[in-house]
Amino acid sequence: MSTRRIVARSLFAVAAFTALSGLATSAWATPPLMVPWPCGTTYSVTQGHNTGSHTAEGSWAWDFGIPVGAEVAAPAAGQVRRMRMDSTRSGCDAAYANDANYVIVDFGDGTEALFLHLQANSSSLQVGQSVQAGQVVGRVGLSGWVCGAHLHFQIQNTCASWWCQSIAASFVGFGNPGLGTPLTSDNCGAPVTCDARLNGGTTLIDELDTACFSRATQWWWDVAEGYDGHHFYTFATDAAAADTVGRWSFGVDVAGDYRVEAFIPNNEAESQQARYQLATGPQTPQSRLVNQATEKGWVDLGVYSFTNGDARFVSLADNTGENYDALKRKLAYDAVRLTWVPPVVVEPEPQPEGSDDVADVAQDQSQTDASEPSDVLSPPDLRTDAAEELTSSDVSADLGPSDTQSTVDADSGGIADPSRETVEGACGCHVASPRREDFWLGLGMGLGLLGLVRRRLS
Ligand SMILES: [Ca+2]
Repeated sequence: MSTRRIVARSLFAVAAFTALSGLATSAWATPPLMVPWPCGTTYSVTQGHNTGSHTAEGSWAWDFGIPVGAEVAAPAAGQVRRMRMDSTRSGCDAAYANDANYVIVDFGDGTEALFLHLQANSSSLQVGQSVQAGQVVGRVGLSGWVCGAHLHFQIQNTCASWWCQSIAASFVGFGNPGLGTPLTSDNCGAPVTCDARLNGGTTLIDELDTACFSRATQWWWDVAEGYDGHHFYTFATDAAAADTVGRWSFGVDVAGDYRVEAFIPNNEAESQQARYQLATGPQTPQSRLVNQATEKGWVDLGVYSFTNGDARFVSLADNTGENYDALKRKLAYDAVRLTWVPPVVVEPEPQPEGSDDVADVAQDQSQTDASEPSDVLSPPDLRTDAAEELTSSDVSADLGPSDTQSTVDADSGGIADPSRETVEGACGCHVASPRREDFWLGLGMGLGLLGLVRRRLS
């Protein structure tokens, strides 16, 4: 083999390796790309690569025929690197090339997707915000160099500008579509689920949390101020029904009381009757009015009892009752914080020393009273019998001291008889409570003796 042939073969090998590397780089340069509009919608290619205006940096671009106002969606997960939403200039001339509104979704691997010719203020995204595949990034409009409504879409190498070198790319299931090819989007996206839960601690939901903070309608404006350096606002109205609504959503894993606070930024927060709605359970939400013009920072909305479950939320609607034309008051949306409020534990009163014994005695007494043998004599019966005995002169004359003891015993049953108290008090001693058996024994013996005496006398 000649030296020339070896060199030639080596050069071929290097070229082949380079080509393969280029293919490999191309194949892995971007994440798998879905069709860049919402699931189930069909649009067609109206301009392909390297034709018409698609030259130089834009040579690998597609134009898709999409009407003004229709949504477009991220083809893969990424982060907004750059965007413009303020242009209202457009025309069918290259002179308008720098007047297009756009959003760039950076995939983080040196490549990114460029959405061009969007409608002014049609995106709710922010630079730096993470987006998921299928997430709406804006609406098609007529901005920049356009001769009719369409989306200019290209995958490009990330650079310092918004207009970078486009690269070859393909869509999952569709490859690299040519002119006239219809594409029905299956970019349904993974369901974005909110993972904010109340768990017995503190839960904070900022308005840039796209999974947990949702916004209805397009009337939102950004302010680089507030909690974490950002908040939204819309304008308050006195309409009967709400139009623009922001909602902070969460679930509850640990039911109980939580303090709810809303952060009110210093600027662009003017509504004097912002009505926060609080869904603490499946029942009708409670509400709390806040004067955003005067209440600033973390504003306490109160303590609410939340039940376990999903779909709990704090929401704020634009129909505050403040007339838009006359007042034009701005209604701000920023972070919401919920903090667990532990239940109050009632400590038992400290007991004096020995009180346990007192309590025990009282309890024993109570039990004793309750278990007073009813088959012997109930206290009223005893009192009655004893009283009858005491008024029986023929018995009392014979009983002597034992009778006295019996009457005292009867007194312990609750009868009021001052004479016997006097007897007890006079002796200055404690009269032991005699047993009832002794009473009956004494009575029996007395009657027996009486009978014996009578028999002898007779
Ligand atoms: Ca914020």
